[in-house]
Amino acid sequence: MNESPLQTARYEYQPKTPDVLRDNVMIRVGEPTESIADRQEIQRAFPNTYGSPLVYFEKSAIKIDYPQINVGVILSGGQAPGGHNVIAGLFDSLKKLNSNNRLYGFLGGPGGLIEHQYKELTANIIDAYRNTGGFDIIGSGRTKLETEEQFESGLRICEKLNIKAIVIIGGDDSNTNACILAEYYMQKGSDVQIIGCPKTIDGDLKNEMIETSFGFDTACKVYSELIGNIQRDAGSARKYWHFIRLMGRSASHITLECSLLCQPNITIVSEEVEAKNFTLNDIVEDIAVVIAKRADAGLNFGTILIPEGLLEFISAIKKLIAELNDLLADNNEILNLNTNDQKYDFITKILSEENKKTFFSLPKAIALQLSLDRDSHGNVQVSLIETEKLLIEMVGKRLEQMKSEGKYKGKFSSVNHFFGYEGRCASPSNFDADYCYSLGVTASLLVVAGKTGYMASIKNLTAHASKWLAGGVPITMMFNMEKKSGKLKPVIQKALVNLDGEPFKFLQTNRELWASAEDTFVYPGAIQYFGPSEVCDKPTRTLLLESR
Ligand code: FBP
Repeated sequence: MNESPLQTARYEYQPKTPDVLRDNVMIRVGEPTESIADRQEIQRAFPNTYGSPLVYFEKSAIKIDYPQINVGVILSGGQAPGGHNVIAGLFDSLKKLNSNNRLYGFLGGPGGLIEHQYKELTANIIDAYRNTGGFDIIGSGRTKLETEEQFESGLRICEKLNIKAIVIIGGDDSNTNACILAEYYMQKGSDVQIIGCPKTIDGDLKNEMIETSFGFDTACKVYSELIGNIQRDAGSARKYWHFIRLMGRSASHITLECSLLCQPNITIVSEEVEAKNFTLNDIVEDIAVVIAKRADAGLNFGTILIPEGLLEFISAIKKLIAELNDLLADNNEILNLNTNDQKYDFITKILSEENKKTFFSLPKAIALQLSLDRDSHGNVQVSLIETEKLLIEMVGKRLEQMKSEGKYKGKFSSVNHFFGYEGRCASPSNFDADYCYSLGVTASLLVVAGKTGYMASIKNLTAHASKWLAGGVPITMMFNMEKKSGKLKPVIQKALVNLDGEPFKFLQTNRELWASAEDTFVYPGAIQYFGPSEVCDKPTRTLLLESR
């Protein structure tokens, strides 16, 4: 394989781990837990796994001789930097616990479990992926584990390979299904345990016990490098407005973190849009006003950050999407129609009058993007909706109107960008490399402790890695009831941006200055892997501000 010198050097990087995980470890059992909402419904749905206690790992003077076990691992959903290190941490720790332990990787996501596609992960394979980005060691996929047939098929391969536990590395949806699987196996009297690990660049799998999901740090640093470069270009050429859409599906954590790192002129936060009940026109007006003001100061350039899920947070469009979700769930034939025109016509015939108005108010391309097939978990595929282009078109029109009214004297030239896939497979930052490796080690300890329906948790993440705390959180603790594909279901509650939280408050305090001043841009530069700790190991601004 051809390798860059950096890649070769990164293989040698030794992830930093919490002191508590270094030598012999014992488990401390905490208080029983409750789900964050809808307790009765969740308890009814998860009679076996509901209410399990929190657990913590502590140093121990006693070495335990663990029996030999086999474990399976699955990478689920979108790629996130550090996934390979979760597997490396899991592998190393399993071997340390008993050198005869074996690790099987299921190929291509949860589908590999159902279809019995797997490979044994050996030291040679693991060594070739240490501290690297991507999920290519075993591949990932979005197959949803939901039917009894799938669960039974999974059980058959676990029995065949004598697998004691499966570690599912995924986001909120995948961990929701991990818990459903854990509950099913318990109900069936099977001993197969399921352990989750919190993955997603979106940063929306977090709560009291999960401070952040892995991959968020690296992805935001990659996007921020690119945004910083664009800002340098914008300030040098002084002729373009850059509309930059950033991944993050629903929550605006990525947009907010990049904003804190780069200080762009305008940052749109979906959660704020929803809280203030902004319409699309309100957003366009706000952008146009800033552009006009900067033009008055001779600054016909700037940067605007846009979260990819924005449209879902605008009340009228949210209603439209909800109806489209139900229509798509009930009318499979829409997806089989051959042309976009046929699809558009079909939808307009069955939409309610109120939502039809919104549908027609959008450019046809965007209306069709909103009508695309949902992913296997019922989510709109927001990465395919070109909101930045929609805003450019609408802002351009509004500025022309303002010009005719004498309210705008500038020149508007725009460039559109979408940063998403660029960041998902980047080489993990030291933070993500350390965090992920520690999550893998923690997952192995939860397995040998006999836990199921738990998520590995590493806390105190703004401290030096040696001071991090490790434990396990019952997944049912994170559940609430939500409507998915037209039905109320128990799911892990997504963490949206908290408008009362320190990260958003920091943006709010500085927003006006960043909008109007000539030079407040910050250029974060590339991720640094070698060098002083304050440059290389720094966690996200979001984590730092949240822990104040
Ligand atoms: P996960 O929630 O599975 O981690 O994926 C998040 C994400 O990267 C979103 O930011 C984005 O909207 C989506 O995946 C894109 O999905 P796909 O990889 O299927 O195009």
